[in-house]
Amino acid sequence: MVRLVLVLGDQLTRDVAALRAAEPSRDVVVMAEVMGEGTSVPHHPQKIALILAAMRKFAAALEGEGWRVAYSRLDDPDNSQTIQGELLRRAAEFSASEVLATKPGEWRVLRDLDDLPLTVRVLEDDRFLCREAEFLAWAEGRKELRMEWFYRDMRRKTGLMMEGGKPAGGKWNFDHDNRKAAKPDLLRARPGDFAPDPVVEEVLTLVEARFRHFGRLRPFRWATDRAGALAALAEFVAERLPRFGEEQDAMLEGEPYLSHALLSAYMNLGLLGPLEVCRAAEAAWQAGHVPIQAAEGFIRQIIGWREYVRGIWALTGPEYLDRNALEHRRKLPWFYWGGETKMACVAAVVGQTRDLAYAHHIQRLMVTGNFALLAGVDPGLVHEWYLSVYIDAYEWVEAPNTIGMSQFADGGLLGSKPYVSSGAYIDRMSDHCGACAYKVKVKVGEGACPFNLLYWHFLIRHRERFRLNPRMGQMYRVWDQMDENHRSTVLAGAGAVLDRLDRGEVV
Ligand code: FAD
Ligand code: DLZ
Ligand code: SF4
Repeated sequence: MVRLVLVLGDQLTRDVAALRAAEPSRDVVVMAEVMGEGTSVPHHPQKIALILAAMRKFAAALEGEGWRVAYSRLDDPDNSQTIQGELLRRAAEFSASEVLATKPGEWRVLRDLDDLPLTVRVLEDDRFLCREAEFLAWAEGRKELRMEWFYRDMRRKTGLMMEGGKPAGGKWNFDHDNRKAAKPDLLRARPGDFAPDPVVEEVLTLVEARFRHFGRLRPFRWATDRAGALAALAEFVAERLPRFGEEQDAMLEGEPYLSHALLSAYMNLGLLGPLEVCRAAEAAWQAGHVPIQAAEGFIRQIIGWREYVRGIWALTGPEYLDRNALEHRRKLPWFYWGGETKMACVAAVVGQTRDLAYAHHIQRLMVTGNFALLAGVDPGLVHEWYLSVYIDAYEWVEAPNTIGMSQFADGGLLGSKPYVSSGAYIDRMSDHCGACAYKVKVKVGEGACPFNLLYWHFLIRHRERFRLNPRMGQMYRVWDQMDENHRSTVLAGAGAVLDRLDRGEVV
């Protein structure tokens, strides 16, 4: 009996569980380009193009290996435009009643598979270093799920940068030497572009015709197959990894990449595996090409943060998406979707996101994420934005980062304190403030930076929740020592900014 083997657009590796469990002589691989996925949120056009081009190339590679692939193109007239519809169509075509699938990275897609009138075997997605059950066992009975402890276990488990059972260099974490402020001599990196080949060109034309979402499609610079992703990895390790740590949190106008990897999209699609990426960094450090703090800091992002957020996603389940611990209800300001803003830092990050479908972690966390949290935006809307606009965004990784880390909507499951800051942090880490219409040194009144005003508004409106937080008590003491008149002017100024947002006026 023929079985259908579902391979989703972000499961593009020969090692994915459903393909490993399948038999090429008997089973049919089902891959489907569908509007249902392309419009589940308004995905950035470059993200859609990357997925479709990579799917087409992966399907061709499977066929080359002798697999039978039933591939639905987006413009195929018989395409039902949903994953379920295509599975049902292929089930009828091949007289199949059983589907082998790998667990999707979005709860919505899993629910859709469960609802099918076919026998669907969903296998765990084991492209991660930490299995779901392993994370659940790690989390069981812990009062706090802190990433740092999880990370150490992952170092021990993988042996990455370990020497005789101890962390290389005698420390688990070298961040003390990392995360320098913005300086004029930061690396102005221009990672190599992957010029569109005919497969990519065809997809770009298709995406141009079918999708009218926020974001520029061209120029399209991404690799769309494993060979390209490996080249991108090699280039990063040779050119940018050496300065990764020290430049990790810096932001420069017109310099989107600095020393960042630009590898998340490839890992999340399946074109690169997390362990091979970390081994490449480790080898560069062993060969003396990369300082220890850069290699450790980079590896921590992958075997630490990446694996940890995936564990949180699996542990918490679909209800996590509705969390709103701080009861924030504001609409997402229009400037997130390209409308005008006078805030130079926000304009830079949103503009770069529109053009490249990419922003690095601190831009996501401390500019757009910080502003949404300070302004009290509904975390569900913030989640939808992040899931839409970034080239690497899939729910399993995006939701814990947005709902948990960035918006504190899980009430502190993922982080012990909210990531909020006034303009001073952005000023230290970037060069945006100099050319801004607002003045970062002005705390109240004419020209005051909105981050300065909203920072206090946030702390005061959530005082009951955070006043006893040991990492935040100091800020409340600062506030209490301020002059009474000054405090009311700050809160009135913040209220005026929020009113402008609510009226849809330019902020
Ligand atoms: P680098 O800065 O060079 O880091 C190296 C690698 O570490 C990345 O490729 C990534 O795989 C991993 N990594 C680093 N930080 C994290 C993290 N917090 N969580 C998971 N992996 C991490 N990352 C995604 O892959 N998809 C998302 O949808 C996503 N959404 C985010 C939303 C918010 C609000 C925030 C604050 C962060 C989000 N991140 C997400 C994490 C991080 O911003 C990106 O992984 C990173 O910017 C990708 O660019 P890079 O490859 O150049 O990363
Ligand atoms: C994100 C996405 C898009 C835009 N398009 C497709 C598609 O046409 N076909 C497909 O199989 N997958 C697509 N995806 C990825 C799925 O939405 C993804 O598998 C889920 O979001 C789970 O991570
Ligand atoms: Fe951003 Fe404020 Fe600096 Fe302007 S002054 S760039 S709004 S932090």
